[in-house]
Amino acid sequence: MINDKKVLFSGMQATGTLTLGNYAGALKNWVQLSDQYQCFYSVVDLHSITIRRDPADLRKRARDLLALYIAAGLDPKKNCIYYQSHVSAHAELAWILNCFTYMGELNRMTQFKDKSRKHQDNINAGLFTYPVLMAADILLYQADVVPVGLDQMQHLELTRDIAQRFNKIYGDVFTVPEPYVGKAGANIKSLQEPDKKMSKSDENPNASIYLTDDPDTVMRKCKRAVTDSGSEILYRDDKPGIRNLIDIYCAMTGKTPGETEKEFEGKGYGQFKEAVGESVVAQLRPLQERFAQVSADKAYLSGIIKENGEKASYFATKTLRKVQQKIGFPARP
Ligand code: ATP
Ligand code: LTN
Repeated sequence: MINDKKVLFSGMQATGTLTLGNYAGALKNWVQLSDQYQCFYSVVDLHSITIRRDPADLRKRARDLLALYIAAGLDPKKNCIYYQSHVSAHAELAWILNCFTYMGELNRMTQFKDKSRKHQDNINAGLFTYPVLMAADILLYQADVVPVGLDQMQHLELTRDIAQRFNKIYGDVFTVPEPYVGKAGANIKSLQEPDKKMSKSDENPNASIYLTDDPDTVMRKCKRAVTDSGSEILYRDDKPGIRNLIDIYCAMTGKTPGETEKEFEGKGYGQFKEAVGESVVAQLRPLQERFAQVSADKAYLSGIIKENGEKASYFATKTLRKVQQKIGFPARP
């Protein structure tokens, strides 16, 4: 608890341009939860270097992502919005937790398997221990709740296992976090292959709607989205294309799949796709406008980065010192 509020932690990688999946599955929920909790939202740039990055590009994307958090509606005076690389406790706790995590556990992580298939020329140890760094992120702030999309559930389960394992040996050091998966948008799929998740690293630009897409591009991508045989708007497993578009529509409008089926009863795919596109455009337009404003104010952003980096360090270091003391590292005179 901080100031009588439960603690929330989440983060995103500064890789690629964020997609509607990232927005609907994570960022949108963050904004909704931000009044209720004491929140830490990190730009997890340490996580980004498991894949080779151009330094200037990484720096720019990290800054854009931080500005996007603010543009999406997170107030940086109330929420701690910061760069992971500015708080060295993340890397230090990750090392310690590496010694409490088994190879067998990490071998089972599906994200590791997917990413090593994609980057066969660079299957580095960081990619393998990535979930341990994620556990360190969460446990450092004694987070009670972690909002993520469904694809991150396995990492969160591992975080809970590591925390419980550590607590069993050393007493109640870590809060064991609960996942928070939003009702709508937790699992947005690719517009071209609706059995795969929408991902910012997809090579086919028509598969994902990017948060930077202009209205014409959004409409075009929605119209071209792969749909199923038949013509009815039904939320069914055997209609993955339409089901995905219903998920997007619900995430944008707050409606339920049942309400959407009723709304489009007797109407065709064309009309529905048009409505989906419009619902996305209506969400993205104000976001893009605010993003342009926030990004332009360099002095404001620098102030936020400094202030919040120090705040995050304060809380993180508190946990790290406790862990070091429990483990038996010598006290600092
Ligand atoms: P990459 O393609 O680089 O692996 P990604 O698009 O999968 O990236 P992440 O940075 O791994 O995105 O995820 C950021 C957040 O967005 C996480 O909380 C994740 O659960 C959520 N998220 C990612 N993709 C989706 C999706 N398709 N639907 C819902 N939530 C998603
Ligand atoms: N692994 C996550 C990003 C991430 C994260 C975290 C999410 C890193 N640390 C801590 C929640 C809490 C991803 O790839 N989406």
